[in-house]
Amino acid sequence: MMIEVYGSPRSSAGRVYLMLEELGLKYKTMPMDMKNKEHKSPEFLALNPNGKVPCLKENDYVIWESIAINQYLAEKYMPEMLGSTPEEKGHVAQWSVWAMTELQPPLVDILIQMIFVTEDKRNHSVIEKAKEKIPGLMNILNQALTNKDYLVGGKFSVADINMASVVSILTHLHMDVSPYKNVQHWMEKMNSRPAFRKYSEL
Ligand SMILES: N[C@@H](CCC(=O)N[C@@H](CS)C(=O)NCC(=O)O)C(=O)O
Repeated sequence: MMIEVYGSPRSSAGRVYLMLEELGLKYKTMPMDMKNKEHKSPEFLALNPNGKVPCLKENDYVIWESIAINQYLAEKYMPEMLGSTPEEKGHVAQWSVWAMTELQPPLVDILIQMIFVTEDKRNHSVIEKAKEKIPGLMNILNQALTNKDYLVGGKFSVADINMASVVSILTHLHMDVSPYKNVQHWMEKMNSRPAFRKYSEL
């Protein structure tokens, strides 16, 4: 068995590496030379026609979309990470989708402006608009984590991995998480997991 993950750990592929570390699986990192558009090469487009990372290849099986990849890995190697009941499974999916489609976009907007755009070309109105959206979203997450160690069902699940991979963008941007005490406490708990520590060293 050979699992290959295309994309660097500091990209949307990050949550897949976190997942693989949690599962304790062996895998091969397949870094892409994005500057030279390796992700748009015919060889890579044959694997992922979107020309985006992450993309996971396990022997002859290919899957892309980070949330779907983590769902596949959990289903195959640790199904309890998807929740135990239909209700829990529903909420694991809910928070995973929310993390990627609601919380991630404004954070990525800021990340792009602050890290990839030079100061003279920086679009401050994009940053301001994105920043306005964040407190409302973080309050929703903070509320959901009241008196909870994990997002769903009192136990660690794929939702925690997918959410932590997005919340970590905030800390990466040096944004203050301390107004969201429950999120802060939960994130500290996540970061102390051996798999998260291993991931941070990748
Ligand atoms: N929804 C996708 C997003 C993937 C994505 O946007 N990846 C970025 C890197 S973080 C990428 O490959 N961008 C290259 C491009 O768009 O050309 C997922 O979560 O897997």
